[in-house]
Amino acid sequence: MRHGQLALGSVDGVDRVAAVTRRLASERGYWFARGLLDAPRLLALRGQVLEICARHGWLEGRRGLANDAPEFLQLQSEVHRLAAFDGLRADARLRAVLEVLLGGAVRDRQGDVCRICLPGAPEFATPPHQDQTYLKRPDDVWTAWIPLGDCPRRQGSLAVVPRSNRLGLVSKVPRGARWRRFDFAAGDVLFVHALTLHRALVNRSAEIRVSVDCRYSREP
Ligand SMILES: O=C(O)CCC(=O)C(=O)O
Repeated sequence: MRHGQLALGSVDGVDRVAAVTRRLASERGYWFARGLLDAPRLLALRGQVLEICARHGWLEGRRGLANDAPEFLQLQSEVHRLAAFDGLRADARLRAVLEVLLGGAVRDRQGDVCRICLPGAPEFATPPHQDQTYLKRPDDVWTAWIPLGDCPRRQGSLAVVPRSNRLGLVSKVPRGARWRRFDFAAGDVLFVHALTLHRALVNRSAEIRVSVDCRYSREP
């Protein structure tokens, strides 16, 4: 093999792809991985989440669940007991990407949340923020944002400001910030660094957006 040539399929080639991925992700503050996860598994989990919500009557007569509402906490507690949710956050493909982003072995369960966003309720769309404002951690944390089904922009997918992770903590969205928006197909995952500004778009579709955000740090 000539010097500098990528040996596809070799350990050398894999290492170089990992190094480039890590560098680009840490520059941009996000990494969008298309088709990383199995769509049928995600859809099955979506069904379970919606079943919990329907059983409690949370899908009727309200516009959304506030993050500090007892119903929201109840949703977290029931979703965290689902084997399918455990399986998802431990997924080997997810962890493989996180090992690249974090540069080593990965620790999961660093603050995982399941969210439902009902159509036409802009007041419940997550406003711009950096997770580090709340996490206040000295180590790197990456979130895997995973819609449980197709989630085009009009269904309220997550948007990020590329390279905002380079700004440190900010008190407001910088003037002229350009938001990068994504149309997710089931199986796509957006990895977001804790310093990256992100927000949810308004759900302007007729569908309920169901998503999970799972956080990971490096194993000490
Ligand atoms: O899904 C959302 O609406 C917000 C997610 C979020 O802010 C996060 O994952 O940190």
